[in-house]
Amino acid sequence: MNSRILIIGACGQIGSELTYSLRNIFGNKNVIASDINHSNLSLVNSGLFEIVDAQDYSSIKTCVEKHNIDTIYLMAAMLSATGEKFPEKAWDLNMNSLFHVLNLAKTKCLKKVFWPSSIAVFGTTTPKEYTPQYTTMEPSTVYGITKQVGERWCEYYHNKYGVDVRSLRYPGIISWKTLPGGGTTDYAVEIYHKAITDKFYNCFLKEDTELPMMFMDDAVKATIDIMNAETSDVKIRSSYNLAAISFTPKDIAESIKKHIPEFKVGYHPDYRQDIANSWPKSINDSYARQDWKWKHAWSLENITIEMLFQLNKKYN
Ligand code: AKB
Repeated sequence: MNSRILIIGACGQIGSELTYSLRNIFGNKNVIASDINHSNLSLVNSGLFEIVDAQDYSSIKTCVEKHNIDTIYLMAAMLSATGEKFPEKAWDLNMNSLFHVLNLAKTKCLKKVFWPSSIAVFGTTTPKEYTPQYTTMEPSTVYGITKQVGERWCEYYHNKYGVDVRSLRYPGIISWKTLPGGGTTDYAVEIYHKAITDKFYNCFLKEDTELPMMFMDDAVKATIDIMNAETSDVKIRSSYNLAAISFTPKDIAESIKKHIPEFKVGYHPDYRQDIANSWPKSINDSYARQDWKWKHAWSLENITIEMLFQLNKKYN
């Protein structure tokens, strides 16, 4: 039998592209997109859509019952930079939504749950290079705290109640269809837009700030791969380290300049620099590569070519 899927937070950067991919695989009628508002009209108009408030248990339950949902992808979250401006709201949204979905899954009405974690679970005391799966984790952002605590709860619900919850620690995600919002890695998307529209980008991180990054196609593939993996192959039930490439703002600017020689970047670090400084530079994701055969495909050069091609079509 086909899965009946609900994506909560489907209008966001990852949620929207995940929705399109899941619809291609499982068929439009089996994939229900939902969000708190209609903020992404192309997504809202492209298939079944429901208003669901991720902080309201009955709103989620009603939608699950109405559409016979057996799988939830919980993509609603407040990210690192916005979370520092609204710490309590970040805590409430990120934790309440997770508890609601885990509690619903505990009643056995769901077969599987996907919940994204992040490299933000790591902190300044974590080894920065090739950060291992199991290591010191002292996140310094509210977002990172919610993700680390969330991971503990995912593992707890799996061990205690048999909830089949699967999770990935996403790095920064680069995409052209939907803009990210409120993250520290957002610069790596904005820079491509500004390269096309202004030939100038004012970067909020220093030029040598190296962070783990990934193209959206790889992120969506990893998400669908872990959800399709055999239950016995998903051995980590907190969240898997996941990696593709690592680069600095200077690296990405240079890769753009190969295609737009007049492109210039100014560097004016703000409060997001401290957040970036607390995160790893690169990630060891060997458990994901071993357990469910994860493999990334996109290099920085290929990402730049694709981003500039797609955004040129959009703006010109
Ligand atoms: C953020 O920058 O907050 C996110 C993340 C790395 O989880 N993109």
